[in-house]
Amino acid sequence: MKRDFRKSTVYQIYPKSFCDTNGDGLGDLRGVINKLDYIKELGVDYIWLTPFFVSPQNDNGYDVEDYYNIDPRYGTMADVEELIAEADKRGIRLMFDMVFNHVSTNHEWFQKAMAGDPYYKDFFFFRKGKTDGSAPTNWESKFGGSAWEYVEKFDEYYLHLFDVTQADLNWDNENVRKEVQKILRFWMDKGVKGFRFDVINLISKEAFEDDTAGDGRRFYTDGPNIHKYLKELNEATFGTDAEIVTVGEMSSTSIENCYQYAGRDTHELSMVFSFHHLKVDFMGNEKWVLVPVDFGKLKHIMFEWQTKMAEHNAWNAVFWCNHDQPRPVSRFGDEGKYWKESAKMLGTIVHCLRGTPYVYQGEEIGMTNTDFTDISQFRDVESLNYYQILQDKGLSASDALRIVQIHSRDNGRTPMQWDASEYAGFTAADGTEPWIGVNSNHIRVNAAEQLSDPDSIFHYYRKLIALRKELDVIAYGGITPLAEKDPCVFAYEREYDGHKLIVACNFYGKDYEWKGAPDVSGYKRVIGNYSAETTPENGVWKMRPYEAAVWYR
Ligand code: TEU
Ligand code: CA
Repeated sequence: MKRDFRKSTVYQIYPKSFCDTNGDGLGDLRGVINKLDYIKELGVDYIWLTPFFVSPQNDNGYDVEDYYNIDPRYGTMADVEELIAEADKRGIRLMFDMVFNHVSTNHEWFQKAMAGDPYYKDFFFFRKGKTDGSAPTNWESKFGGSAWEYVEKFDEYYLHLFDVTQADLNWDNENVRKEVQKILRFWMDKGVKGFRFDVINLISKEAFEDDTAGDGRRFYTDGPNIHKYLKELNEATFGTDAEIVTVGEMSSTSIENCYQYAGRDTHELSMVFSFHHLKVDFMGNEKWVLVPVDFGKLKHIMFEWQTKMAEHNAWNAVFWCNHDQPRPVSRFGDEGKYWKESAKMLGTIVHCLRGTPYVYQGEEIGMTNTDFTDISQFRDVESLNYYQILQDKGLSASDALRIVQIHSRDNGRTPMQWDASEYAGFTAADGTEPWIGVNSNHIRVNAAEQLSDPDSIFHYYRKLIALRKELDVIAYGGITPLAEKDPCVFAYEREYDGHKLIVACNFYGKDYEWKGAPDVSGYKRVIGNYSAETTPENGVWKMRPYEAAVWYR
C-alpha cells in the first residue's frame, strides 16, 4: 500500500535512551522491537531511528565509522532485519538516519586519507593554513572552537563543522557521491522505506573564506551545488521507489531553498525540518544565553513557514523537539501545575498544522527537561564544550551550569520513562546504571500510568494522530493564521473541500479573554484539553489556562 505522508505521523526513537534489554545501561534495537506494540497503539506510521551504525559514539552515533554494520552495543544485523519485519507486521515503516555531511575519523576513508592515500584525501577537505600558519578560515565548529584541525604530517588542516572526530566529506568529489548512493541502495534492499538526512543542506562547500560577520555558516549553508546533488541522489536512489519518504534536516536554511528541497515536483526530498522556530529563546544564533521565549516571533516564524511553503507546494515536517532540543513542556509549557494541559496544548498546535508531524520519544507522555544539578551528570559533547567555553568567557561555574541546564541537548536524551520502578523500566533494576541519569519525576511521569488513564497526554496524542487520518482538512487543507498579533493566543484556520477546522490555543497558564474569537456555531469540537466545553460568545472566548480546542465543520 502506498503511504500518504501527508496523513502520516512519524515517531522518533533515540535508541540509546529508549529501552535496554540486556542490562548494560544502553538502549538497544531489541528494546525497540519490544516496544513496537506501544508505538503501534499511538497510531504512528513511521519510526525514525537515529543512527545505530558502527561508531565510536563521540556524538552518539552521528559519527559513523561503518554505514554497513550495526554497532554491537545496539545489536546485530539480524536484530535490524527483525525490527523491519516486526514493524511491517504492525503497519509501521522504518526511516533510517543517514549522516552524510561527515564521517567519524575512525572511518576507513579517513584512515586511508591520513595514511596519505590521495584518492581518499580527496574525500575530505584538507587545506593549507594561512601564511601565518593559522587555520584556513575563521569558521567555528557547531560544537565550539575552530572548525579546522591541524595535521602535522601534511602541514594541512581538515574541516570538521561538528566535533573534531567528525570530518566533513567533500561532495564535490564524484566518488563520494557514488559511495553515498551505494549505502542508500544497501538499506533500500533491506526494506527501509524512509530516510532522514542529517544536516544535508551543509554538503555543498565552495568558498573557503573568512567570515567577518559570523561563524562561517553563510559560506557552507544551502551551498552552490546543493540542489544539484540532492536531485542526483534522488534520481540514483530513493527516487526510483515511490513508497520511500525522505526528510532533510536543514540547518540555518532559508525558506526559498526549502521550496526547492521539499517541493511537490522538484525531485529532491519529501519534506524538511527547519529550526528557526526553535531559536526563539536564543539571542540571534547564539544558543548559550538565557533569554525568555519570544512568543510573537514564534508565531510569526511558524505561520510564515506554513503559509509560504503552502503557496509554493512544498511540505514541512512539523515538530517541537527532537534529540537535540529541550523538552517542549519545559520550554514552552509548564512542568508543574498545568503540566498535562500545556503538554496537550502544544500537541494540538503541531498536530493540526499543514505538514507531517513528528513525535519524539517521551513527548507523548509529557517528559520534562533533566533534573541534573551537576555538570558531571551531563554527557553531550556540545554541553561539555560550552560549559568550558562559557567559563573561559568569564561566566561563573554556576551561571554556566544554569545555561547548560536550560539548553543542553541532554534534556531530550534522558531515558524513556516506562514506569515508576527504579531506572523507570528503561533498564532492569538489577542491570547496570543507565548511561545517563533517569529523571526522578518518572514516578509521576511514565508510560504505564498514562496507558491506563484515558485522560492522559498519551491518549490525547493518540487521538490527534487519528484525527489527521480521519479529517482530510488536516492533511490536505490550506492554512490561514488567526489572532496574529494577540499576545496569548495561537490560532489558525484550515480549509479543504468545503470543510473548515479552527484550532485555538491559549499559550499561557492564566485565564484569558480572547476578543475577536471566531464564531464556531455549526461547528463540532473534535478535540480539546478541558472536558467541559466552552465556546466563543459574541466574539469573546474565555479561555482557561493553556486551553486548546479544535472545531470542525
Ligand atoms: O544536528 C545538527 C545541528 O546542527 C543541530 O541540531 C545541533 O545539535 C545544534 O545546532 C547545536 O546547537 C544533527 C544531529 O541531529 C545532531 O544530533 C548531530 O550532533 C549533528 O547533526 C552532527 O551530526
Ligand atoms: Ca543494552
